[in-house]
Amino acid sequence: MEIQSGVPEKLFIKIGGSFLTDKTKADSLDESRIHIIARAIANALQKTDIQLVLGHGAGAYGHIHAKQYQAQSGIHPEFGWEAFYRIRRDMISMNARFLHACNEAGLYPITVQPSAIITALHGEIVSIHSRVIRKLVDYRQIPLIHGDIVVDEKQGFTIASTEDILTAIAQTMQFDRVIMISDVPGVLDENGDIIPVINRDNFDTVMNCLSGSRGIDVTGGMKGKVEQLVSLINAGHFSQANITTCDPKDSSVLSDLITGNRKSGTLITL
Ligand code: IP8
Repeated sequence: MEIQSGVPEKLFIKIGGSFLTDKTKADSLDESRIHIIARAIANALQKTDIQLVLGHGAGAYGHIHAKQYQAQSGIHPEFGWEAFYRIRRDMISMNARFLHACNEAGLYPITVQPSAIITALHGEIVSIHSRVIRKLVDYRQIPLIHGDIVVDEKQGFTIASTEDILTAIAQTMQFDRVIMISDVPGVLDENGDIIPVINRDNFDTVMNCLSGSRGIDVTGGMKGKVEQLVSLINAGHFSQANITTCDPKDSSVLSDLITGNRKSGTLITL
């Protein structure tokens, strides 16, 4: 297959671990939720020329062990490298089930295993071999990354969230839009109402009313995600991000959001 020319829209879509799993229960992946998202994406790809990088969070498969082993801080005095083995094993299992469910719904993403292309230093990603991701995108394939445990040059290993990996990829590849699919319908204020837009006018107010995650989450929950997205938008890596959910029975809203024909959830912009 030849690399196609033209200027399609470049999208990064993350399916949050909170949407896919119950973060308080081990091994709690809900395949039906992968089916609905995969159908929404497949549908959108049929209608519009989009180049896509897909990511999924770790949910119950990463966060429970990451917390138990304090894996963000690296080699543990008692558990040593056990965290690396266990979290990798669980992410392999989650990702294999994720791929299988995508395939059942007609979508064929290609996993690019983050721990094989990333190194960190003191808990921050310092290198990523993202060429393989860019090439797959050029070929209109769908590279799939996920939150992972990665080698750290000072502390042995650390945790890289999907947003951390997006941040690293975005240094080498420009996106137009980012869509984050969560278990909640958007960024919610203290009354549980969706905040329709976050921009520089209300950023500080919004940050004051946000907290972390409902389940176990070592990478910052909703507040951390909004902060990372805002700083990526401010740095010019993409112009807008949506945080939304997907109706488990109806993929049409998400599909229309992906094609750019509908609003949904919270829009983060400059
Ligand atoms: O679910 C966390 O990734 P995230 C990665 O994208 C692990 O925050 C292994 C806990």
